[in-house]
Amino acid sequence: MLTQKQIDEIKEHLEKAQNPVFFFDNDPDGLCSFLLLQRYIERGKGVVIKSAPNLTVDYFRKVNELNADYVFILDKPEVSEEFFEECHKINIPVVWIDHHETTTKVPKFANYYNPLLNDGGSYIPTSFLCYQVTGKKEDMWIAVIGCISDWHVPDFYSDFEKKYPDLGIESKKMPEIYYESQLGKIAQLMNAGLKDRTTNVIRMLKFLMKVKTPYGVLEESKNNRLMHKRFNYIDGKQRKLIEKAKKVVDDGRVLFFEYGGELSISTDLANELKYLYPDKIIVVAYDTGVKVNISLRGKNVREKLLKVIEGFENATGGGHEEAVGAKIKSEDLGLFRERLLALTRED
Ligand SMILES: [Mn+2]
Repeated sequence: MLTQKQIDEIKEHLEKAQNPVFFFDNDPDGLCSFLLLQRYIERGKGVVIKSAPNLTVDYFRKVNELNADYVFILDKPEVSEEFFEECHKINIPVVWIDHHETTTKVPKFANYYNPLLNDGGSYIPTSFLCYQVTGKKEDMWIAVIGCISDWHVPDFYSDFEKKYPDLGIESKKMPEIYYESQLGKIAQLMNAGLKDRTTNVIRMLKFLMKVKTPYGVLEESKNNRLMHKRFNYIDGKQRKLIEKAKKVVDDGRVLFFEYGGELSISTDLANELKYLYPDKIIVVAYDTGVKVNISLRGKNVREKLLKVIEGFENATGGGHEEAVGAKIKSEDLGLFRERLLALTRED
């Protein structure tokens, strides 16, 4: 949670910002964080950050292109030093709101808000924090979608259920909400929409900045047709890959699933497999032949991942304790698998 003082400070920044640019992480929590703030002040532009793990300096050109007077960074764990340097050069205020652990050294001029600094053990999605700031009741549904997309059921979920009883489900639990309710379907629609071409993503943002209710997203219309189309396409692929993954399940503790093709959906596959096989450690590897994108789910997987990739050339990885992503070279995948299996046999 943010403190009242932090909330007031962020509000003040938002009020001062006449034409802010909101850089946000490429997932529904990032997207919903942007929507909450943009819809609150009814100003500013959104830019999806596709670079990982950090916001790279390339994105700085957007500040000039959009003629921005304020920079907001939402739900992004790391920001490059060069990006900060460029901001500092033109004296533009930076407000960074996030909930991940970071290795970035935050410069003095930047305003950094992270609930981990208030309470180290907390897990509070960025959209929760943004809703705390705006408190705009009409947009509560957006905050709920952001939170459940990050696997967190917020304390205002019951209020949501009262307002939209047909969209939630009784169990009030994740991941059931995500996979079995209409609310979850909206989160999946947003998630799919973000994986589209830039021009289509921009159209989606424009639509979501204006849409009044969750039903407006759920029901297909001329304004959201592309979003639905993209969802149907990705969901079709995902159903097929899940069926393939089910075939490699054995009695072991680790479910190791490799796939290729033109679409990388490791995060979504890993989440769904974790839902289907909650007791297993899930490893989903998307191999391009050059590099591999890996998603891991399970108890202490961050710790395990960091041990496994130690010494791998050009390997990156990180995230939450029980949900992490990594990038390694294709040639290291065999060793990755070996080391991970050895490590899980130990505990
Ligand atoms: Mn998040």
